Amino acid sequence: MSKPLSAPVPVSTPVTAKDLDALLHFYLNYVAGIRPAQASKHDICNALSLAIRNHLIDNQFVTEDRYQKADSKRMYYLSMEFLIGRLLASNLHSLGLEKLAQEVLQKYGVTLQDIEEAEPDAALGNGGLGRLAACFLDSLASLDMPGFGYGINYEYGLFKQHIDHGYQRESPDHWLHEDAPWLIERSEATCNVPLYGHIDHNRKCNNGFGPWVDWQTIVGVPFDIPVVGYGGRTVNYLRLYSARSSNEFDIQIFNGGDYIKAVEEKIYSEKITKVLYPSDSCWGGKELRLIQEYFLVSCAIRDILNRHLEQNNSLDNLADKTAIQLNDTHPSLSVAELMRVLMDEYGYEWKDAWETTQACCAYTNHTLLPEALEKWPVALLQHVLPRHLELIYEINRRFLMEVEAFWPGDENRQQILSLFEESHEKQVRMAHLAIVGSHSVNGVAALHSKLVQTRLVPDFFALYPERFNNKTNGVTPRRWIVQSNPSLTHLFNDTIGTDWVLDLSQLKKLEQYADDAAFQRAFAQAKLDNKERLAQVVREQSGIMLNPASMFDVQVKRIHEYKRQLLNILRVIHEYLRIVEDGKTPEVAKTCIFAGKAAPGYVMAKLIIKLINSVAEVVNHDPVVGGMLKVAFIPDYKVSLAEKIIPAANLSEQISTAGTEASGTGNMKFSMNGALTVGTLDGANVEILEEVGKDNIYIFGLSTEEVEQMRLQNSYISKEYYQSSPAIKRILDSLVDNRFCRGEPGIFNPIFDMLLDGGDYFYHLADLESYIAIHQQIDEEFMQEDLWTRKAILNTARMGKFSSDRTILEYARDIWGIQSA
Ligand code: 26Q
Repeated sequence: MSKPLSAPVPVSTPVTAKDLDALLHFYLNYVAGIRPAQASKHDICNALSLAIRNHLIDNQFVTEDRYQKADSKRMYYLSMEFLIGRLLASNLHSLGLEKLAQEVLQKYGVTLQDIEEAEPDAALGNGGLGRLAACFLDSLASLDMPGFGYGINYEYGLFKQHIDHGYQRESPDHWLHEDAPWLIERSEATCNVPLYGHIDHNRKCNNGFGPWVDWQTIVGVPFDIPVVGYGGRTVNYLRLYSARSSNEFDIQIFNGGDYIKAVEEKIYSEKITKVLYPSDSCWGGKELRLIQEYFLVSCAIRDILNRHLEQNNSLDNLADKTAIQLNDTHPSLSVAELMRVLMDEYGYEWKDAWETTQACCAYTNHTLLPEALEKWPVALLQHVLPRHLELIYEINRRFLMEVEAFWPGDENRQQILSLFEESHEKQVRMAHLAIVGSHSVNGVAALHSKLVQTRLVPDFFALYPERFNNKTNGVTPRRWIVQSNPSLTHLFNDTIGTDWVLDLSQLKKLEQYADDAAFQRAFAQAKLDNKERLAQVVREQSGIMLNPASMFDVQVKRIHEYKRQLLNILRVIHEYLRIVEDGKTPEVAKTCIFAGKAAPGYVMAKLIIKLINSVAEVVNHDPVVGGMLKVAFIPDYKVSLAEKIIPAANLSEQISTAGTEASGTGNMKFSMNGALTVGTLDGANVEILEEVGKDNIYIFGLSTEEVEQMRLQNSYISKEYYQSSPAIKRILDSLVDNRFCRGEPGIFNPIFDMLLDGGDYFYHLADLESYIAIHQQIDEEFMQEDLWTRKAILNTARMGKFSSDRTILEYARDIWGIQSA
C-alpha cells in the first residue's frame, strides 16, 4: 500500500533559525490549516514537534543502516505499559536544539517553556513498571544499542484525578483525541491477530496437533514513537499497536445481513486498545485484559519475525539475533505464541522451537504481592486462545517430566511447580509459564531478587539456579536531572563538567565539594529555586499555597496500603496533636506533600486520600498551628508533575513495609536531586543506604526478616501497640472522634477498624513509634543547615549506580547479548 505524497516542504530538517521558522509556518499554515498569527500554544507545540520529528526520522534511517551493516542482535522490550510523559523538551534537549527553538518562538510571542507545558503527558502506564520501561528506552538509545519497545497504543491513558471535597474522582484521559505529533503510522507493517475458534481434533497436522480453525481476526496497526538518545546519534523506536476490525471480518459479517450486529462486532474489535487497565496491583481476571495481552504479544512476535526474515534466510538463527524481554508476566503469552508460530506456521519440531523460544525470552519480575500475580482461568483461555492452551498443557507435561527426574516421586513438588493451579477454578500461573519458557529470570533490586529466589518461587530456584539473577533498577539522568532540574544541572556542569550526563558515576567528583561553603550555598540555592518553582505551579494549578522556606517532606507514588501513605499521615496527625494538645511549638516549619492516584476500585486507598485531605483541611486552618505545619495533596500526579515535585523535595518518604516494594525508582530520583531519604530497609533503599552511607539516610522500622517472623508466628497484635502507647492511642482515637471527619461522622471508622481488628496486613503500628522518633531526629538535623546540605550533596554525589544506563549495560551483558553499534 503506497501512502499519498505530502505537499513539498521547504526543508526537511531544520538546522538554522530560518529553516525552523519556515517549517513552523508550513505546519501551522498548511498542515493544521491555521494562520500562524492566530495559533494557540497547543498548535505551536504540535507544529514544533512535527518539525523536530523530521530530524528524528532522518537519524532513524541512519541508525537502522548502522544496525544492518553491523548485523546487530536486537532486543525487543515487550511491555503493557510505557509511561513516557512529555517528549518535546527531552527530544529538543537530546538534539541540542533548545536554543534554536527559543529563538524562533520569540517571533510568536511565547517562550519555549510555555510551549512545552502545552504538551499532554503520554500516560500509557500506571507507575513504576511503565516508567522504568520509558527510562530503559532512553538509556538504550543513549548507549547506541539496538533495543526497541513494543506496547499498546491505548486511546485512553491512565485516568485523570480530581479531588472533590477530599475524595478522588476519575475522568478519562483521551490523549489521542489531541493530535499526537510523535506517532508515525506504519500501515505497511499491519498484522492479523487470531482469536477464539477451536481445535479440530478430527484432523492432524504434521506436528501431531489438530489445526486451530474458525478463529476471528483482529488487525493490529503499528504507530512508532521515535526514541532519540542523548546527543541525537541513535534513534530507535517504540512501536505501539492500535486494534482495528479486519476487512474480511467486516465483509463477512456485513454480508450476513445483520447490519447492527455487524457494527457492534466492529466496535468490539476496536475496544481492545481503548483503555489502559488502571490497577497496578490487584488483578482483575477480565477477558478484555487477556485479549489486550495477547494482542500485544501476537503483533510484536509477528513483527519481530518479519524483521528477522527480511535480513536472514530462515528462523534457524533467530535466537542469535533476537532477545525478547518480558516486562512482568503481562506479555508472557509470548512463550506460547512463539512456540505456536515456529511449529504451526514454520514447521519446526518441538525441540528446536523450544530451544529457540527459551533462548530468546527473558522475564523480569516486579512484584512479590500475591494478589498481583497473574493467573488466567483455563476456561477463559480455552475460549479465547484454544491453541495456546493446548501448547501450555504440552509445555507443562514436558516440564513436569523434568521435575520428576529431579525429585522422583515428589508429587507435592509437582503441584507447587505446575503451570496449572487446581483451585476451585483451574488456572494457568503466568509467572510459571514465563520462568519455564525463559533463559533468565530477574528481580529489580538485590533484596527483591533474593526474595524471588527464597520466597516467591524457591523450588524453581532449586531446579534452575543459573537462570535467576538481579538487575537493580535505575532511572535516566537525562529526564530526572538534566531536564527536570536545570538549576542543579548548571551547578554540576560548572563544577565537574558535563560528562556526568552519560556517566553518572562521575557525580562522585562532587564529594570533594561537600564541605565547600560556596558550593553548599549554590546547592541550597538550587533547592530553594526548585521549591519556589513548585510553589508557583501548585498555586496556579490547584490554589494550594506552599511556603518555600519550610521543609518539603514528600511522598508521591501510587496510593497503596503497602506503600503506607497511611503511616505518614498518622505521623502528621501526631505532630499536629503535639502542637494543639501538648502545646509544643515546632522548631521546623514543615510542608507534608502527598500526591498519587488510587486504583478506582480500591476502596481503602481512596479512603486514605480522603483522610489526607481531611487532615490537611483541619491542620492548614488551625490558627494554633500558625503555618508551622502544612499538609498538601497535589492532585493528578503524573510524570510532568513529578518532574516539578521531585527537585523541590528536602525529604523523600520511602516507607513501605519491609519485603513489599520490589525496588522503587522514585527513591532514586529524589536522592539524585538532593533530597535525603527517610525509609525502611525495603527494595532499592537497601542499596541506596549502601551507596550513601548510614549517616546520610534515615532508616527505621522492621527488617524483612522481622516482618517475616511476625507473619509466621502471627505475633503482630496491633491492639497491643494501641493499648501500650498513649501516643498511638491518641492518634488512632482522633480518626474516630470526628476531629477530621467534619460533617461526615464515622467516615474514617474503616481505617480505625482495619488498623486494630487484624486487617493491617502492612504492620503500620509496628513501625509507627520508630517512624515518629526518626522524624524527630530529622527535624533536629534539618535545622542545622550546613549539616543538612552536606548530607544532601553526598546523597547526590553517590547516586551514580542508579542511572538506568548502568542497569541497561548489565542487561545487555548478562541477558541480551546486545552491543552498541
Ligand atoms: C496486571 C493484570 C491486570 C491488570 C493490571 C496488572 C498490573 C499492571 C501494572 C499489575 C502490575 C502493574 C505494575 C506494577 C509496578 O509498577 N511495579 C513496580 O515496578 C517498579 C519497577 O520495577 C518497581 O520499582 C516497584 O517497586 C514495583 O512496585
